Amino acid sequence: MNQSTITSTTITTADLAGRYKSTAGSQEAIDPAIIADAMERLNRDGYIIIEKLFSDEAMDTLKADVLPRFKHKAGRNNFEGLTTQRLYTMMAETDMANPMVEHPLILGLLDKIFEPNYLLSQLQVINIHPGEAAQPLHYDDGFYPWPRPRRALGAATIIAVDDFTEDNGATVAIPGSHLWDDKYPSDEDKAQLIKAVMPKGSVLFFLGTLWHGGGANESEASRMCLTAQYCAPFCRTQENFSLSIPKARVKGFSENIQRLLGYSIHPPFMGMVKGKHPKRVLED
Ligand SMILES: O=C(O)CCC(=O)C(=O)O
Repeated sequence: MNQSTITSTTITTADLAGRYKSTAGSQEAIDPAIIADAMERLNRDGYIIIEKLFSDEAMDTLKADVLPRFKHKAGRNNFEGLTTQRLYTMMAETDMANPMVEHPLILGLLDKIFEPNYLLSQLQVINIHPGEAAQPLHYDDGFYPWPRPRRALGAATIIAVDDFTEDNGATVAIPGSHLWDDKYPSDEDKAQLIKAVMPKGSVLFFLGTLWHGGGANESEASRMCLTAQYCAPFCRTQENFSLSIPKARVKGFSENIQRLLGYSIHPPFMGMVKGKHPKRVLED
């Protein structure tokens, strides 16, 4: 066996795996000039729009695949949206979104933002129906309660499955708000909101520290997006207990142990399983 020598300076970066070496960064390479230009704009504004990264056909196929999969007509609160449908954890049912989650340009940008082996933190299809009010503004990595300004611990894509127009609920964002301290948006800040108006197949890519939200849908048609959130690789437990300890055993454990193993929620929804409390998987 090829044994590596670990030192105090390499313990947090060495690839200690014997059999499965990290595959991070092994996707198709993107022109460094394209990445550099995108990163400059991302660091300045907190977001970029990549027009028409995916074909109309890919978006139409995705839409046809996911429409029958929605289980609820509406969300459970005004954050999910009272006339908005959400499909969580779609990879459990269909791999239709996989090419969008691992597109080389998206991974190329994430490679610049995070340490290698960053994670997919959430994957959803969001279908905002006519009449939906604007979603409360928020920043996606706000559940990591670390004082701001700080580096982004998350980053996200919002991929327009339908055209995002002025009035159909295009995502809104406050440019530059990724650099803010712990303040909340004032009325003056809200006057700076931009709408991510973009043709279908385009991607709004933004840092987890950017204030944003779903827009109000004042049109006659629904607005669908696919959104993937990624997080820094260290935003996780050391052991992957939910994979290693059989559910049948967990069921017999105390409340304390279940909670410690991750069968718990950190508000608002960290640790969820398909949008629900993780203890529900112990009900089967
Ligand atoms: O649907 C959108 O445009 C944004 C949704 C969003 O930011 C969220 O649900 O966290």
